[in-house]
Amino acid sequence: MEVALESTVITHGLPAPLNERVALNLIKLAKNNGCIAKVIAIIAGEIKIGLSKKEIAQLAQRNDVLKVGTREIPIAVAKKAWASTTVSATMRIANIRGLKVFATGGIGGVHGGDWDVSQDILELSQTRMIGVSAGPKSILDLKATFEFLESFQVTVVAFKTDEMPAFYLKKSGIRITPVNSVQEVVEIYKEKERLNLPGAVLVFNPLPEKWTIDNDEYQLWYNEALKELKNKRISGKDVTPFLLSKLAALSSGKTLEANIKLLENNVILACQIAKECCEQKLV
Ligand code: PSU
Ligand code: MN
Repeated sequence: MEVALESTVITHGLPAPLNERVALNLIKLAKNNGCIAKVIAIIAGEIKIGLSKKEIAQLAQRNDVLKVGTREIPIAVAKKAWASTTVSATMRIANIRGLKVFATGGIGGVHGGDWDVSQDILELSQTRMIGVSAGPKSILDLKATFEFLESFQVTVVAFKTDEMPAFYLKKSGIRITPVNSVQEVVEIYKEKERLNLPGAVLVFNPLPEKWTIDNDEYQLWYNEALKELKNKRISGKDVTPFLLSKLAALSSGKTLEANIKLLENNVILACQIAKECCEQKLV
């Protein structure tokens, strides 16, 4: 059983040298949960599904690694660049190889302020996989992201909760359809396939409460981070990495710790789902 892991979280979501340790640890965690984790990235122009330890170390340490979504895959390949793949690019590549399940931290979505909508949503609406994330990243406009997932017909459910998880936040206040088991997740996926609906089944997996960040505390850090984002006129692909690292600094590492915990939590659930896919003869 295999699960796909995206690599932008390694290069742009977590600071070095911690990023390398986290990546290797996630692979080990998948192994302990009966699965092979395949990290996807572009190594000097070559699309790779499953990186060696050495490649992970290089990817984590280099500072010339591009962040690519689906539309930039051909550019990175043609330029023989080093690139990490976001959720969208990871899904597109994993799907070509027949991988059924992927895990990430939080999906991209709709940012507040200037028009900025992640390619993740469009990919989720097109590519047939089961994805596990801790919800949309809390730096997004959560309501708009949830509505966009609906507009783009993404089949989204939450694991054992009826409140949409929001990355490391304790509360989102948004109601969502719960699922109660991995069996149910796979049955939903199979039904989607029977109906020939394209796209993913996206499972939002809540971070256990003891690791979540209090909303009020978060709001202060977030406002501060947003102010700096505007002052520095940061836009496009740099928004998410900037905000995540700023929040980690402002929270003295609390958000970073929560981010790592939710990644682990998602990899474990992705492995359980991958094994259930096998039980139900999906792979
Ligand atoms: N989850 C994390 N940290 C991250 C990401 C996910 O915990 O950095 C990455 C994923 O690769 C996701 C990307 O696809 O952030 C979204 O970036 P953008 O908002 O620019 O589309
Ligand atoms: Mn964006």
